[in-house]
Amino acid sequence: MRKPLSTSLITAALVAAGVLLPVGPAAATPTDTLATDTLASATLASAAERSGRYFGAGVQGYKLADPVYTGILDREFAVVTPENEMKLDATEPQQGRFTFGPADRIVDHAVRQGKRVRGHTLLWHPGQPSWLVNLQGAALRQAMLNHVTQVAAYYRGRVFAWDVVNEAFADGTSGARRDSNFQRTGDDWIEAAFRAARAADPGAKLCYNDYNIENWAHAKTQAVHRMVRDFRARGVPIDCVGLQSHFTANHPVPADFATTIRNFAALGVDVQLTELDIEGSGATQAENYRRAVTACLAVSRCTGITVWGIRDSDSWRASGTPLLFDSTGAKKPAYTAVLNALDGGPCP
Ligand code: 9MR
Repeated sequence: MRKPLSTSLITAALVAAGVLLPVGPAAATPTDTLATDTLASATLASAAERSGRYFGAGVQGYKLADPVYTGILDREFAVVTPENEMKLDATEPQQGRFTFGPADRIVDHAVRQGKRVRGHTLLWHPGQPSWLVNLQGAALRQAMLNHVTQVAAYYRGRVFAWDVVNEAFADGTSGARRDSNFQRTGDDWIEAAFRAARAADPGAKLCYNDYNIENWAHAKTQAVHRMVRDFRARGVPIDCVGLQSHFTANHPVPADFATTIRNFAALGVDVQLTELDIEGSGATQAENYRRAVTACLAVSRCTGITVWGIRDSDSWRASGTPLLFDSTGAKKPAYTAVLNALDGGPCP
């Protein structure tokens, strides 16, 4: 069952739309007789909230000075993921010297606006500062875990979920771990990172995040699924899996996307679409967004969706126009498709 919109929300929406004049709470309004569940939600966040889910966006701190950008962010999204500002090169540019200013700017903005923050990411193989690249063995392992501990502890209580480890599996058909300096410290580096994160912030949900794990048939998906199953069986603290969901014409929303989400959820973890963007335009793009959102809505433990940017011009691949707002900030057909899909979604 969908949650009906409250009369006050409907009244506010109708006032905003110029349909109703603002009136005091004692006055009777025509909304009392409306069939509430046929009304569309006003924003992505409120539409997702109706089924108990969140809708979020990847955010770049320096863009908060742009009023069009921040206006859309504040209006439409309930959760914020710093796109780059929490990465290792940003937060620990020199060993043991932590810089949280750029990330704090985003977190402070989110908190002021009543939004929640997803932390991205504690350990990722690219973008390592040179001091880290130059370490190996026990010294590297110790530095990695210290990083996880310090950053997770600093944001304790302000970040509700962390991508503890990002993109640790190889592409292709091997199903193997990706080679990296982290991996060369031993296969147990991922579980050690999750344990350190849990100890530093016991209240945060701890996620493994990756791309190209949306298609159930793919070897990489199966390999990540095996790791999560193993972690759950051995009590390694993992709460969620992030499916990045970067789609293109060559890497489309798979027909079995909901199956993948369901199979991860069956391991006892939440699933989130963490970096959703879909290249394309017009009705085709809108339909692909509808399919992606509908796959999440089909699984009760798919608890939220984050799009990786706000306007097309904000995207890491702007030429593919993969987002829900065009470069002027206008809503695209894909926006309407997502809003409608969320409004039609069942409660978890
Ligand atoms: O969108 C991010 C872009 O601004 C950065 O330049 C890039 C390198 O740090 O990272 C992009 O975000 C990536 C994310 O952190 C992990 N999954 C892939 C994303 C796109 O590259």
